Amino acid sequence: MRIDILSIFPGYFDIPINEGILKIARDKGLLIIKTIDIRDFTEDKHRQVDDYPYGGGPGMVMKPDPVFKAVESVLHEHPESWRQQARTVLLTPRGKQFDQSMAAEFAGEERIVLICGHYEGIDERVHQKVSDEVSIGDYVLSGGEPAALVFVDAITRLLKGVLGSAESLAEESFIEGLLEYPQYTRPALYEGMKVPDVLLSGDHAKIASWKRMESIRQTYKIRPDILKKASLSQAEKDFIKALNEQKDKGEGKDEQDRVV
Ligand code: 6GU
Repeated sequence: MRIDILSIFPGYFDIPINEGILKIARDKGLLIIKTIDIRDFTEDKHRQVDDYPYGGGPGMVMKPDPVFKAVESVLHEHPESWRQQARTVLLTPRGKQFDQSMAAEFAGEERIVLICGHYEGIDERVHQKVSDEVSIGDYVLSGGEPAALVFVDAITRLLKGVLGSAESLAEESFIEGLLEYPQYTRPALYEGMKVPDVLLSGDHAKIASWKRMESIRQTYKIRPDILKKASLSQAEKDFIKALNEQKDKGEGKDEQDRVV
């Protein structure tokens, strides 16, 4: 996969692309990342990338021309077939919210061009020209750069060959709609806190069933909203019912916290 990141702060990415998962993927030749300075595509002596908004209003707006020229320049470096396939993604708080299934979809692409928005906004004509608009959540960042890193990390770990197969199972469970079960490593007893006996039992069937139930318990506690979408067996639904009953008895929580 090749990803071009267009930004007015290209140096922002220097360390993250040389550490951890991004470094592994690049070293294995599975990912090529290029950062492009949008300012290199200005034509005035001040290299200005922003301007006042038409009609007035607070703040500055990112000019369309340097962004378009930067996009065109990265797409022209490649054969026509690639050019047509490329997804051009504008990172903006008004985009579609990024999630695991979107990450999986983008992980299947050959070429992605990311545009990091800035200032109070970006000229509307840029919004019209891109193929996708993505937000990473309901909060406002000062620019698209941290969002671009989130996007690239989530996609890179899904590329075939980046992680071992055992590790890649982890996010499948998220797609299934459950959070991870609690994990432990040595020592078995740490500051008075014990690892659950079942994990030391060597009984693989029991362990598998414990993991599944604990995943459900975690999800019930922390993200009941995603639990609603999970596909669950009757035994698992009964388990949730029991959790609901415990909660009703124990804490007397509101009806709206109930999941099933
Ligand atoms: Cl992609 N950009 C900005 N500026 N803020 C955001 C965002 C993106 N996603 C959430 N907040």
